[in-house]
Amino acid sequence: PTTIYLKDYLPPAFLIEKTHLTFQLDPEKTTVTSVLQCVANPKAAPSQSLTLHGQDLKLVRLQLNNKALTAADYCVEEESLTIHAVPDAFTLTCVTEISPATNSSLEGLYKSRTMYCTQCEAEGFRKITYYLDRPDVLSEFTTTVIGDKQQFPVLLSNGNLVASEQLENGFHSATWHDPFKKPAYLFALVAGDLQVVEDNFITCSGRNVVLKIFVEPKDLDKCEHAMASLKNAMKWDEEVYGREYDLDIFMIVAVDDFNMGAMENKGLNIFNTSCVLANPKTTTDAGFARVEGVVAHEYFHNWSGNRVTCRDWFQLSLKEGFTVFRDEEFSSDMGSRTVKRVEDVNVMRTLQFAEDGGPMAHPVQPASFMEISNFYTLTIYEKGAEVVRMYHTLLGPELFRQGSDLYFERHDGEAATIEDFTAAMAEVSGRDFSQFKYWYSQAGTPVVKAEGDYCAQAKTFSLTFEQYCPDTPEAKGSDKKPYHIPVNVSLLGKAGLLPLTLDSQAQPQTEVVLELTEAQQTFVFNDVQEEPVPSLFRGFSAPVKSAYPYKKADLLRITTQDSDGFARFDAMQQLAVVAIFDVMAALRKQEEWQLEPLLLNAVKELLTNEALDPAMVALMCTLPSQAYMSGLATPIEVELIHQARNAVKAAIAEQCFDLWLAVYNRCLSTKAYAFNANDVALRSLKKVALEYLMVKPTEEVLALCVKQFNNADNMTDESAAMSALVDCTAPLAAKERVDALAQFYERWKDEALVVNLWLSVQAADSTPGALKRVEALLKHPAYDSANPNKIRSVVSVFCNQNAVNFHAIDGSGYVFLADQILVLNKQNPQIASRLLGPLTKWQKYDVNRQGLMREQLLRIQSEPALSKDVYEVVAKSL
Ligand code: B3K
Ligand code: ZN
Repeated sequence: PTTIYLKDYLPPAFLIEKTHLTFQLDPEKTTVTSVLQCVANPKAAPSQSLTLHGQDLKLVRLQLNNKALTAADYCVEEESLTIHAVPDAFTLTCVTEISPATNSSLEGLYKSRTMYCTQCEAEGFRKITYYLDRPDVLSEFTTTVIGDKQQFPVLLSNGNLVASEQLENGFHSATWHDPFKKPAYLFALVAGDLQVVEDNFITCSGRNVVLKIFVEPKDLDKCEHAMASLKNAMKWDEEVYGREYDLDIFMIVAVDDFNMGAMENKGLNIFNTSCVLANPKTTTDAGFARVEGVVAHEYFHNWSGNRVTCRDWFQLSLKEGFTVFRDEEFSSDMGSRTVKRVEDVNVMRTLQFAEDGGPMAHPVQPASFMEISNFYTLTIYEKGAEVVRMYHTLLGPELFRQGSDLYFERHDGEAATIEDFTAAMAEVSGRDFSQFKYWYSQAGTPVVKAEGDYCAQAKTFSLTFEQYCPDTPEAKGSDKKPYHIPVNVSLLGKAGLLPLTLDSQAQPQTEVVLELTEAQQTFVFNDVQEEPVPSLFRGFSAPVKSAYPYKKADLLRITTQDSDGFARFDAMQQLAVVAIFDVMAALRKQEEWQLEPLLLNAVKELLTNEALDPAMVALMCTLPSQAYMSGLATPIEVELIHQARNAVKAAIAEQCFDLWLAVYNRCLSTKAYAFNANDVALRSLKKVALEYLMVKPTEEVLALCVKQFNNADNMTDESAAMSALVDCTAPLAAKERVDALAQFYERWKDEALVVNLWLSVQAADSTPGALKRVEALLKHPAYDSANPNKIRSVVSVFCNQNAVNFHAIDGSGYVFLADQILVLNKQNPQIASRLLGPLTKWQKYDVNRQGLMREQLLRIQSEPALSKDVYEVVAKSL
């Protein structure tokens, strides 16, 4: 496989002004006729020949204007078609055959159960027909779909329906026209026997937009939440970004077999069922939140992605980072802002930081890639969103909005670059972002160390920061430039936030954004009346690892006094980390240990203070995850972290048993299920309470748990009780544990998404023997080895969320994963490549495990027919 470089970008030699596609659907032999109106690109060097992308296509016929082409006129290669001589303007007609039924990559046109659907981003359109499959070629599409009317009563594509016809032999056709020029990656087609839920939205300028969600008949009762989320998102984008929807119809289709969450195809979004279907009975609160977020995300792409698209795939974060930032803010406005922020930061710190610290680390704007599918990463998405958030922090909401308006206005209908986005933000604010741009070009997580110095005589408090960025594959840390880092700071006194006076400003305030630009820099606060505890990076104002020499009592002060919810959570988490590290140290020396009393007191305070937001209590009482702890020190001591974490949990459970029971009872509600911040908060605290109570349950607690499992009117409570039972290792609950799993399956075996939950609870079960259980699950009738959701629920969950078993010291977990990857390498390279994640992090483990993990990577590498996807990740990680 070859490497593609950003620096080599050249504009396309030809443009395709209009694209007319006709699909004659057939499982093994779909005929695609494309008629392309092409012109030479005035902005590119002239070219005699035209080279189109194409993959896995059977070429049937080629015609240039009115002339049929013969073999001498063109040349077909593995991934391209070149026509040797073309004029400056011409019409190219091309007929190809493809086989959707055997397309297991779920890219291009494929079958999901009984329906046909497409996934074209990033480079899937070339599996449909020969084309200039690159995002800077924007074309006006007209699409005719022909299929059997009985089997496929619904025929969809982008834009507006302009014609439908009854044809001979039970066939019918539908023709769709999309008036907005778009790159091929936004093309979509769906055909199936689908039911529709319909609604409408009146835009800010008074236009009526028809909204349709297409699902299989069994899922009609699971569309309400997605529809409500869509309408909220449409309204929010008008109010917060001034963005109005542009077509008269917006469609969503739910499909079972889908590599990712969803896809923003113009006017016809295609969704993984897991990201659109929701019903209180079958969907947890987390599921509801995900549907709300993903529906909004795909909708927001209509502007940040579709109306303004990307020039090339190195600009991917231009649409993804920005759109994630938009969906995060939307979800914050719909629910609890603090909870959303804590969840997003947890993802950054556990998963994105791990990516930054591994062999696949790359900048938000990568400089090169082999397979673009490998770059739909936490760095492009989540870190990209953090970078956009930093503009928002530096500019403030008004200027940020002006910058966004300018960006959309200036680039509407174009394929833009990250540079264009920065230029708009710079222009409206008059600020210089030249140093800020290192956030895009340098990989790795910057480390910021801070120290404070209080001078009681002078009443000054100085904060000194030092920043550096570790080595990453593309650059040595010592060669990296300092970042421009916004640091949100407050100073806490004994009784709350202190007024701040910096040299540079007159107006006292309680929070200030310091801008760190040097490798080392000091800021001095004046008139500080008492020795403060600094609250730093409030709201996680920059995606960095920060360190400050807090005393435990300082952290405690932040957990109780800080006005920033995220900062309170963060301080509590740091306390818990210290407590777990203490236990690890004791266990290592086989010494007695006792639970850190400050942590215990903090928990007790949280559980007794009924005035607190239950969601905050739930978050603050949840111990840092195994994955989070694993990111803090190398080599990762898998078992020790697991043991220490469990020990701390058990100690809190035991010493706060009565408090947890009181909290649990306080959270019980008789109200019917609703998805809103308050109710979600109560259920989340109830879940955490149950988890602690079930560490060592009494008969009474066990009965409460079983009652919740049997009587819950919603999946959040029901699955929380099931998980609590499955996680319970107490002999007292042995029977209930087994029963719960069996009953749950019986209840829900016909609901695919609930079965996924059942599978993942078992795959995550950390008790010994997990690999055997996982192998049995793969043979269970509920498993489907071709369905990505099933693969994720079992294989991914086992390898990423069951550390003690996956990292079993005999290497069996690694062999298992490699076996899976080798099968999927042929079947679905994108999924295979994603599964590699945990093996690539081998350098973080002890020498023994390193050897075992590498051995499996080498075994995968020696497979002769490795896909580009898998090849790139394996090669880069060895
Ligand atoms: N843009 C799609 C991602 C498609 C990935 C293809 N490998 C989903 C999204 O980010 O909205
Ligand atoms: Zn996206």
